[in-house]
Amino acid sequence: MSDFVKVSRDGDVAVVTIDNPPVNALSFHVREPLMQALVELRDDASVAAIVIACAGRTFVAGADITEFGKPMQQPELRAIVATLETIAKPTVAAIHGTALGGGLELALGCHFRVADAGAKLGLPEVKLGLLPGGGGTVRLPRLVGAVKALKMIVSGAPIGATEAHAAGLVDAVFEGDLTTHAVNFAGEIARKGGPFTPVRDRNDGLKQTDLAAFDAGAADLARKARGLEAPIACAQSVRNAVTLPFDAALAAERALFVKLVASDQSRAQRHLFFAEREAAKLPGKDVVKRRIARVGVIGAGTMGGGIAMAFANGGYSVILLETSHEALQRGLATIDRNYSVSVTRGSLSEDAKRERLAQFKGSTDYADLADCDLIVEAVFEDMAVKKEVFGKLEAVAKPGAILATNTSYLDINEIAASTSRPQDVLGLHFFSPANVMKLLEIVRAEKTAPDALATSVDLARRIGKVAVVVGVCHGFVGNRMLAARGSESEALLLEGATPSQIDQVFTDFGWPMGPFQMGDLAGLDIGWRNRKARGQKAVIADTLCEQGRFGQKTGRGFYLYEAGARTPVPDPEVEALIRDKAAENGIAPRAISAEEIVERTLYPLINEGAKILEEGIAARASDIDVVWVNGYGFPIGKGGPMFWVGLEGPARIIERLEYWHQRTGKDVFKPARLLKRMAETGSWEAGG
Ligand code: T1G
Repeated sequence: MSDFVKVSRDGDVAVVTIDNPPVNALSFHVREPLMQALVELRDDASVAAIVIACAGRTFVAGADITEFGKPMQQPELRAIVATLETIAKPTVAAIHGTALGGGLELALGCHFRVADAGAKLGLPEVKLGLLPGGGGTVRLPRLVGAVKALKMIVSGAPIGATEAHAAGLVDAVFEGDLTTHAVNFAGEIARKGGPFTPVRDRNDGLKQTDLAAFDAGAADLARKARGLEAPIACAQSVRNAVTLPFDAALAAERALFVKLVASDQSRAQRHLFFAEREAAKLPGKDVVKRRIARVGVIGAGTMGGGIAMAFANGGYSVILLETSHEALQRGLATIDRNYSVSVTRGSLSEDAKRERLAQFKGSTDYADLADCDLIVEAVFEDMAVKKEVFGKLEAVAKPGAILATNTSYLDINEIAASTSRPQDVLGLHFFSPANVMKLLEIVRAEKTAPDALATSVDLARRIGKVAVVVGVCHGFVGNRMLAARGSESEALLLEGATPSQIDQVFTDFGWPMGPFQMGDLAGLDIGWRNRKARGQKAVIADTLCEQGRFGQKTGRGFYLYEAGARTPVPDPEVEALIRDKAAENGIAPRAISAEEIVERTLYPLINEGAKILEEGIAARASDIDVVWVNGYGFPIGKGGPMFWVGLEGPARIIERLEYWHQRTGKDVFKPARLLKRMAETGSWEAGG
């Protein structure tokens, strides 16, 4: 056979084993020998049943994503599945690890599926801007019903073996040696005799479909799609499975797949898939990571509490330190409340909550941190306070402990230099709420040791974060670019735009919310304090803060918020204030187009990204995309700011930046060298 597909016999049961590390993707070099093996075994009378299994840590995790966008080599997956369905003898997929995308579709081509108790099964194509293209939208509903299939396919979230068994997706769940169980299962079925019904001919799951309920569910999902094409296509294709004959539904699925695979949105989301994995790769050779078992968090406020929860959720025991007993109790009570909310929502069981809380130990004594392998400081954002904390840490932290700061802006080299062990110091910049937001900016200071960095990147994955390593500068990657994006917001308001007009441009672009709504959510006082610390001014935002308008937390900011509500209501008072400030500054209001708003907010954002690349603060343009998509809600369908340059057109961006630079003289508009080179070469990478 081939190195990637091996056939063995166990009596009259043939076992086809796919072996294509690391995740048994269905690359061409797997598909070809697989097809050959299935045809031979189909026609081999000595074979009573066929088991398809995989070597390594997982069943097939999908089609080979690297092959998309290139001419597809035959045989394709759907041809292999169609061949599988011509096999009269029983075929059994033995699923361990993950059966995802094309992997689950291959298994759906079999008469039966058996799974290891720890297995996960799903069709995550929507996360790549696609829909299942190997018959998944047509076969899955036939087993689990249209409504469950819709939920699985539009969310892309995998389900566990037990749930899959209950739903009729797998026929048996085993512990222990799965292949042996599968061979026995197949042998028994063969001995019982057929006929064996391929999934394509099984309509049991479809019979009771309530189309009205289905359409209501699909409409709700469509509302949440925020301009993404794939979720809509997924829902349409599952509906076809209910309303159309099998082959017609399959052909319709194909047509949707071909359209999506060529779309900018899917290209963007595939870019992000690989970008997240690249971001976790550190240059240079692998280093031995430090052992992390016990974590200390200093500060039990909003950030400290969230960070502590992130580590407890990752299975680490956490010491939460505060300056006073009252502050500590307040912090622990907030953590308890947050877990209760998850229990109420059903995303956490009472038992799990108890287990998580048992991992916390509160303290007001620095000495209790002496045994910690990692200590994260999350105290007030002030350099003197940070240095004082690191001074105390020095006295208690054990050799080899990593000392991390959660600062969002401050100079970590300066904090490190205030200690005698700068090699152990780095930034772990979490995003609020830290127990929810996926992004973790890991800030490498000048003297940070490679093993401290590698340990932190590994740790991020263990607590379910997407890590990006960045260098030290004011605001690192995310906040520095955020400042550039916001640099013109006030000017746009003074010149005639309104907060809701600007926010609408952002939500139309695909953001969950615009800058003014985001400011009100985060609290306008944070930016105010930061500007005051830096001697900077923002005419309108400062005035709002002086009036106690800090946003949602005070019920009014750039918008008004009914008591306890989060819906922003435009406030005539704010618009009048803006008009007054404009008049005071001799600015006559004018009509401002959505295009101009994009040019004066997103183009400076990109330009700053290019400068960050030039300075080596970020190692790759794709790292910047990972930061913005996972930390700032940049629309995934646009791939991140640096990828979006390719969609928007670098030449146009430069031409408009130069226009605004000319008009305003502001540096944020002066096109960066690397952006110009990107326009010439079409790539951010050195050498184009
Ligand atoms: N194709 C190509 N490479 C893949 C791959 C895939 N499907 N999945 C993973 N890799 C690479 C990945 O880039 C990394 O490479 C290495 O494998 C380890 O991955 C027709 C249209 C399975 C849960 O969306 O979700 O089927 O960085 O670091 O954390 O309908 O990988 O080492 O060079 O992520 O243990 C649908 C994608 C495809 C699942 C394992 N399938 N994979 O996670 O390892 S579309 C998916 C994952 C499709 C059909 C359609 C995860 C994983 P490198 P890793 P992990």
